Amino acid sequence: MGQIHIVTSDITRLKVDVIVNAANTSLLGGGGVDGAIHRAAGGELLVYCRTLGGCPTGEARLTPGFNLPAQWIIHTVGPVWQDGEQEEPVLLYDCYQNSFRLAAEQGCRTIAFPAISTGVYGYPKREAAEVALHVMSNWIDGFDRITACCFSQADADLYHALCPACLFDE
Ligand code: AR6
Repeated sequence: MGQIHIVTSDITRLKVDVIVNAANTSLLGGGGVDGAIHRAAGGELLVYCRTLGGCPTGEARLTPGFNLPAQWIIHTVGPVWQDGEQEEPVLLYDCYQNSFRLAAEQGCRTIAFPAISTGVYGYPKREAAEVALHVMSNWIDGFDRITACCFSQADADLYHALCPACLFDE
């Protein structure tokens, strides 16, 4: 049985089997973590993504990691937050669930997630972290290490407050 680790880092630096990208439906790059992943992985990633034909919200697609330390990237598309009544929680749940499923099919044992939808897409951070931690705890048995990769200390503190049993990597 693995464990959930909360880290504060740029996700592109993590040496794990797979990192998850908070992409958009085109899968052709953007800002935020998506932009950082495309820059760090290199231009071959965009060439590969062009062959995928996009990805609907809540689903996930696998690509190689190219120049990243991670072997694979799973690109998932989070919901744009509107008012919470437009199936945002179900769609965010699906992002985590489908990403884990794809990673498990690929034989991955270590996986790192950013806080999907909580940047440009405006999902409230606490509610998003609750969904993330709920799905992560369901998959603990299937992985050696699940990393919640936060981009700020405040985000990491929020995750830790919601999951005191999670390991907090300083
Ligand atoms: N490493 C880890 N986390 C990061 C990094 C990074 N390098 N950079 C940002 N974050 P966002 P979204 C955090 O906006 O809300 C893109 O343009 C950030 O602080 O990247 O799902 C896509 O193409 C926040 O907590 O993704 C889409 O159009 C989290 O990652 C759209 O943004 C998610 O923020 C997706 O929006």
